[in-house]
Amino acid sequence: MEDRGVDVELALRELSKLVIEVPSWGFSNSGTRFYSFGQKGDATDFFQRVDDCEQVWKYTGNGRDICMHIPWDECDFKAARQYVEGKKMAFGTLNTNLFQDNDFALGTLANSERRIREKTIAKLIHCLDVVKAVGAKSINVWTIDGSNIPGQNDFRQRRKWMLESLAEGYRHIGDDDISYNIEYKLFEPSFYHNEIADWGTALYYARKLGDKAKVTVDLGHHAFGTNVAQIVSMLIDEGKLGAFHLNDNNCGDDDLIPGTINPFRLFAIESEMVAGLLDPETEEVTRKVRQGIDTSFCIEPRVEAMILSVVNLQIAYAKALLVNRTELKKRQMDNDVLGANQCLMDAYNTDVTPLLTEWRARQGIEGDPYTSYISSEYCKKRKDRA
Ligand code: PSV
Ligand code: MN
Repeated sequence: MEDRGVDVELALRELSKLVIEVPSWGFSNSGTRFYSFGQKGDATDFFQRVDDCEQVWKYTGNGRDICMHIPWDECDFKAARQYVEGKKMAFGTLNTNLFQDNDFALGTLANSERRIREKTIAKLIHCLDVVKAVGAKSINVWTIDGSNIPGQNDFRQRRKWMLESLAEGYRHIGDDDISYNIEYKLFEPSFYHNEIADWGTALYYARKLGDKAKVTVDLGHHAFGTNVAQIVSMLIDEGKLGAFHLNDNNCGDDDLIPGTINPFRLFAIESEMVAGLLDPETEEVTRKVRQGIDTSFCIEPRVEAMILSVVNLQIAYAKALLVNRTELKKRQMDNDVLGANQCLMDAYNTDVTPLLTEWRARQGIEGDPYTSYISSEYCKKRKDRA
């Protein structure tokens, strides 16, 4: 590795700085739109989800930060904070579903009824209060607003309502250092138009709202063929990349284990993150980006699948750190089309298992994370958990 002009110690140091946020909802009964297949030992409350998350951290060396989901993790927030901090873990980004009752069939923050917009804003403000109560540093706002039928909505009017409502939430941050991340999604649950359908629209709202507003990039929320790495590079340059929702997809928003379908895409995205970190002009904004996982394991064993999600991300990140940036730049400037590609592929094709084994050993973690977990007592006992 040294021979290729790559600084392995830098890679090891950067791996230690990588923060991966783990979604609480990945440990519970989650499923498809048609049915949820329960599994023995599924976490039934936030505290059990924290226990599961701790295992991911224990065996991979990442995943110390758990993402709460409101309403799914409604609980005694003071006790939740004590529990998480007692384990030396931390709160990652708080995620929201603002729509879970019948009032919201036709929209939430951009609903044509003022009463329903206000009801949603109250939910958003509650979520921000939870962020403050548990000591988290960011919130992720995703809305279901949109339409199914042409003519159903007035795009311009809905955009104004959306902006007004988002601004109400934004004001509630006050002086706190909280990142207000807007998540876009091309389709679903609306199929004709989604109010915040793409990164450009999310960036529009983030710019209108202010410095603390940023964009969340969920890998499953684009049209096929979209170059997500390019979007990431643009948002980094604009100082507006707030967070990732990392997963993988084959058909739509499949929420599969990151890197199982398209490991190269994950590498290309992480390569843009590393490029952002190595550029003094973008280093600070890139460091603040929350690398969150957003998966839903329908049939995969939950903790095991989350461990593999973290490991795949570590692999992609390690490979991205091994790109010889000086040589890549030179070949790009020389218009050496294939040479530049080979430079990137050289890193992508590197077996980073020894590097990650070394990195974990330095933290006192021995063995392959997945294998160690499945032979652990916790894994065996979890199946009998009430
Ligand atoms: C929507 O598909 C999404 O990606 C949002 O991030 C939600 O918070 C999450 O899934 C869980 O519903
Ligand atoms: Mn998401």
